[in-house]
Amino acid sequence: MPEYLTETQIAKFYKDGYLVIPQFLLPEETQSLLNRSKQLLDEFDIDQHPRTKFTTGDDNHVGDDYFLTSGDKIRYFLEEDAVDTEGKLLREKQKSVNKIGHALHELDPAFRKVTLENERLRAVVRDLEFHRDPVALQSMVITKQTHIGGEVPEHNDSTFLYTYPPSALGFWIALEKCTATNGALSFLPGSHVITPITKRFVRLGDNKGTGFEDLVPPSVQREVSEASKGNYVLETCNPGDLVLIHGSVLHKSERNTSPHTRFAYTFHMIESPPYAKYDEKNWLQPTKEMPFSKILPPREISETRQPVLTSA
Ligand SMILES: O=C(O)CCC(=O)C(=O)O
Repeated sequence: MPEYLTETQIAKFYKDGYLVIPQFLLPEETQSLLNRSKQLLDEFDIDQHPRTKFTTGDDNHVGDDYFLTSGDKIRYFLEEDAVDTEGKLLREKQKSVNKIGHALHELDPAFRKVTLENERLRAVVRDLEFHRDPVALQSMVITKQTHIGGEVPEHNDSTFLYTYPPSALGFWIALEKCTATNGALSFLPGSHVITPITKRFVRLGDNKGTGFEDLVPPSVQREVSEASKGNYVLETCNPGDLVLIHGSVLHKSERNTSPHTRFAYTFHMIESPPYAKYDEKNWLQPTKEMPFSKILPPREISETRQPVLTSA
């Protein structure tokens, strides 16, 4: 018997590749994360910042040292349109940050409480039976600033948090109202079962930053991309709603064209060895001081509910 989710919700997650769980956080929990996010923006020392912007294109994805060493820190990535060519901010610092990441869930007590110390979250993870031995990694506050909050193009998360077999699961919590004009998420339902992971985001050697490595030839990538065209569903959300995101489902968010920010808190889980391999090419690496935190004791079950872990 599931503890928190209904069987209908679990079935919907596996059918669509995502699930919106309304009001997962209590209003006071949501408010505390929003307040803390704003406090972090106030505390952010722009004078010491290397002006790293969060860029998402295939050819210019963020990959400098400030980004590559942020897996066990709390760092700030700027909106592309917040900085001029000389590195001067075009608006106040609080309104220039695209996201804060990537170890909020480990280092910050407010985010740790809802991630690693949250019995409701553990119940969701147990109910979903997606992983046998889940660990948490890569937490972020994405702020989608007013008017300039950048688009996040179509992607699936297992491209960026690659394990073999793919096992990423996203947890995305709205901290503010998410609408059609401030960049709510949209999804291609069912794409997780027809869209194999065809490339992966890697750390390139020799200080060359990051790039994409093909897992299948470009001709197959084109075929997969053609086969996975369809109608995206926009999921508007209220503060406190949790969206579970299968690592293979295609999703995106549009630029924020509105006068309202769209703060969200997101983190991910992956499977642990021996069930999945996380390798040294991934941009984010666990450290001795900060290994990926376990969410549950490893389960006694031999199968997860996942029918097939899609992989190219
Ligand atoms: O918050 C957003 O706009 C995009 C988030 C997303 O795509 C992700 O977390 O994978």
